[in-house]
Amino acid sequence: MGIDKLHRLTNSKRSRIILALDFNIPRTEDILSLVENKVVGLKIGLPFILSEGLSSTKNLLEKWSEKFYFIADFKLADIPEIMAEELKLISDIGFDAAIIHLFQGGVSRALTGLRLDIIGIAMMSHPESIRFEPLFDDLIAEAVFSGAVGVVIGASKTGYIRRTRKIAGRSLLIFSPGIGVQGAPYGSAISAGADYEIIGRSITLSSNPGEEARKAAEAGWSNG
Ligand code: BMP
Repeated sequence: MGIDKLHRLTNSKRSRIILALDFNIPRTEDILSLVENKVVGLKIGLPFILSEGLSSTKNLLEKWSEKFYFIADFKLADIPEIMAEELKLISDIGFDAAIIHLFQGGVSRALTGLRLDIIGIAMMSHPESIRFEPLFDDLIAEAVFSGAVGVVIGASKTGYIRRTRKIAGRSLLIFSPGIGVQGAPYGSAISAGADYEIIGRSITLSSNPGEEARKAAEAGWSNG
């Protein structure tokens, strides 16, 4: 499965940084060449695919598949039969993993026979994401029960990163966005117990993306 690829890239690049590609990205391939040695994964969001198109996204995945762990971030939430079809199509495009919601339940039924890693959303980074709070332990239980490889927990919510380690041990990887532009410093989520930091605009919109990725990777690695 793709998770071995993620571990291999993590060790060889000595980095725990996933780059988020969303929008306004000038010269994507130039940026990828600059950050290639310091970024282990690419998280591709809907704005990217809707503006770049499916076929150029597919080409990007094909060309860079050895270099990065590819995560589709469409934040899916549907009945299991539809979700299963969505995930199969995502897998066919060439993604290694997909981010989905957990609150709708039935996730394990959507994953039967699937060759794609699943990352569930347990706590978002923005301050208004308060409705996750009362559900948090249940969402972690759903992630474990369904066989997800990991969960998304915002870097601004370090208490929930620690709580996940307490209730799920190391059975889930923790992917943490909200670093840089959204306010959390590089390395801070990993210090709190996260496995990967997801960073977008601080790198993609920087005048020196390579240097920014290097700083983020070093902060994450030395805090890990
Ligand atoms: P940026 O570093 O530019 O703020 O990007 C963060 C990325 O992480 C975006 O792709 C966003 O969709 C995603 N994200 C987030 O910021 N908070 C969450 O709770 C969940 C996310 O997927």
